[in-house]
Amino acid sequence: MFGALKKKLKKIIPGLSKQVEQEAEPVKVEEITEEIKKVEPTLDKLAERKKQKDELKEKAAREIKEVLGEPEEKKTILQKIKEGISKQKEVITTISLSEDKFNDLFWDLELILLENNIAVEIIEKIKKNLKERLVNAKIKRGEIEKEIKNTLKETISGLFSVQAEDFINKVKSKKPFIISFIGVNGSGKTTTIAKVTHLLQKNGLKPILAAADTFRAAAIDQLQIHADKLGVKMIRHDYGSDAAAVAFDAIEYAKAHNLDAVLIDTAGRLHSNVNLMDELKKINKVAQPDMTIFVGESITGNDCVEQAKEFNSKIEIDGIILTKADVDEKGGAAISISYVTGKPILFLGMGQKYDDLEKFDSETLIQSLGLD
Ligand SMILES: Nc1nc2c(ncn2[C@@H]2O[C@H](COP(=O)(O)OP(=O)(O)OP(=O)(O)O)[C@@H](O)[C@H]2O)c(=O)[nH]1
Ligand SMILES: [Mg+2]
Repeated sequence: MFGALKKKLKKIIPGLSKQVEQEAEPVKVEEITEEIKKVEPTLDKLAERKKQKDELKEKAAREIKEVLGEPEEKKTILQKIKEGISKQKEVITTISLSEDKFNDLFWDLELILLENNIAVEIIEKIKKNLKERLVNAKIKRGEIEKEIKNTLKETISGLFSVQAEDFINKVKSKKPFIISFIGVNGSGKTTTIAKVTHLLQKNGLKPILAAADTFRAAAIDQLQIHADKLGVKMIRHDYGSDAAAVAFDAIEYAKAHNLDAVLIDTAGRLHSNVNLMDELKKINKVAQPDMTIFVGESITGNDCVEQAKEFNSKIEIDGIILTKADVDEKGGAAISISYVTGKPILFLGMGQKYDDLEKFDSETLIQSLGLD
């Protein structure tokens, strides 16, 4: 993930920092002079004390010299303090950038973020935060790159304030734990259900599958193949039959057989399809899922984010699984989707094998942006 974005950021940030440095105006050093003025009385006192000490030292030195020879030249405390201050003077030479110049310079970064599918509201947030740090603010020369990287990191990190509870613990909290998987056509719902089944099994839990996609030809058989491979029970009705009834039967079966979880596979649909959205509402009304998971394709970027938002406005979702993250070089959806929907990303689909389901971790995501 982030191959493309990481490469672009790595290139643009040092360039941008250099430009900021060139364009920025040095801040007047009045304040710094004020600081020095403040410490001057202390320096005078030290100088006075030093004078007294020197006289004593000189006297002692004459005697010591006779015994030990010429002493090494050492810096006096006063010299050290003075040097310290002049160093400080260099370091705190600050610069400031006008808003117009900032807007000009930010444009290239903005384009990169847009090209990599980062949602507009997030780009605005990044811009606002960078502006606060760079425009009319005092910033140390030579620290601009660090400041830009830190601002990006902090802003992105702040996008993940909603954290998911541990998935397995959550599933264990109720029996049977009912999960419905929803999303647009081909987003990876059925494959993800197989992966989640495998994950639950690895954790000693027994799920049952509900083939509630009675709409698409071959959908039931596709899920059956996974169920057979994984050795789990699957409830199926005929194609064209009532999807909610399939979910209902699976839940009844799970209750009767003391199973741990019911995973409901639903047909892919566009949020704009009123009939199919109504059907989904019916499934959820009948099944009363403990968790509704939106399964979206990471590679579709902003479309995926918009879909999640639309689905969430019609049928409240509890979490998101982003599939095909293994082939997403941009990663903008992963950065944006939680913030835009207010729902946590639970897992990333990282391939077509049952084990290719990675627990989502925002820290790992931020690290892989290479902003260190
Ligand atoms: N590379 C990759 N491919 C995936 C991933 N998840 C699913 N796929 C592939 O995406 C395609 C569609 O997956 P399905 O699970 O059938 O998607 P669906 O949402 O159930 O599709 P519909 O039922 O038609 O709406 C299949 O070829 C999967 O193998 C993933 O994480 N990575
Ligand atoms: Mg499917």
